[in-house]
Amino acid sequence: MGVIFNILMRNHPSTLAAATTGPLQGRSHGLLLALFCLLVPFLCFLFWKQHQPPPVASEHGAGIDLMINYLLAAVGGLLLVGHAILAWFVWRFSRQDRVTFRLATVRTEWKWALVPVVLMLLVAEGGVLVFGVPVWKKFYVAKAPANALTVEVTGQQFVWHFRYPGKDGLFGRTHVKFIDDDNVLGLDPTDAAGRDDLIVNGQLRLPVNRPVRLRLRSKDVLHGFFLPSQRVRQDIVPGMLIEVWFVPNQAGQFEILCTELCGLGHHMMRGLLQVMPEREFEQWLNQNHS
Ligand SMILES: [Cu+2]
Repeated sequence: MGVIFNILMRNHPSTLAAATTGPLQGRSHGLLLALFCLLVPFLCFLFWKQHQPPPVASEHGAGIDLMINYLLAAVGGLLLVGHAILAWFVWRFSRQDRVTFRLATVRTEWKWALVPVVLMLLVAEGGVLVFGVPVWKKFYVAKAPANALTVEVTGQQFVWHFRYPGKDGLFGRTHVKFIDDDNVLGLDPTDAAGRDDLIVNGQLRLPVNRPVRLRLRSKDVLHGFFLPSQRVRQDIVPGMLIEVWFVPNQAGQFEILCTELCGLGHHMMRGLLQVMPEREFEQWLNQNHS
């Protein structure tokens, strides 16, 4: 590879131009280019500062933030070190008025290829094992506790429907043939279990500090259910019933978003998550159950 590079660069216009450029001009160009190299990580840092997620409001959320921050610090550090080395090389060798090239030995090339690979593996996989796996286990592998509240979430272009089971704790059967303007989820009118189901559009009310199991389904296309404050995000696939669970640990009002480009009105597919004290939640539920 070094040989090919050497042959290519020998007749490259930039090489010929560099050979005829004065040392002073070369030095100022080199300094400018080196400063530009340092500007890149600085702009990345500014972008990161301006795009912080909302404060965490769920139990497992801190673990997700730790993983993301570790990855950002690791790749940000590598970006900074890489660009600093590049800037130093550009500045240091811009003082030469001739382009020189030295072929590396095969052994050196192997060394410089393997060391970064091993280092990157340690940084990336080590971080995933130490920070990522415990959160993954807690959020995806572990089952929701028995006292979890179950709510069904249905994505539809471009609204969210939330269904709570009635006092019997059972969701009524649904079928596509029953869907109409008054029966948006297609509840089977012959199923007694569905008579006390409560359906709310656009607003998800949850009790604070109690585990919540969400059953996610779609009525039409792919949607992405996203609760930024809870650090919960799950794609919804038509024909599949997907479950996620988490524990909201802060009362308040938060945003619900769709993160899948699901059609022209995708940007309008938003909702409101209200996390409230348990007693207030039970009161609301009792008042609204039919
Ligand atoms: Cu959507």
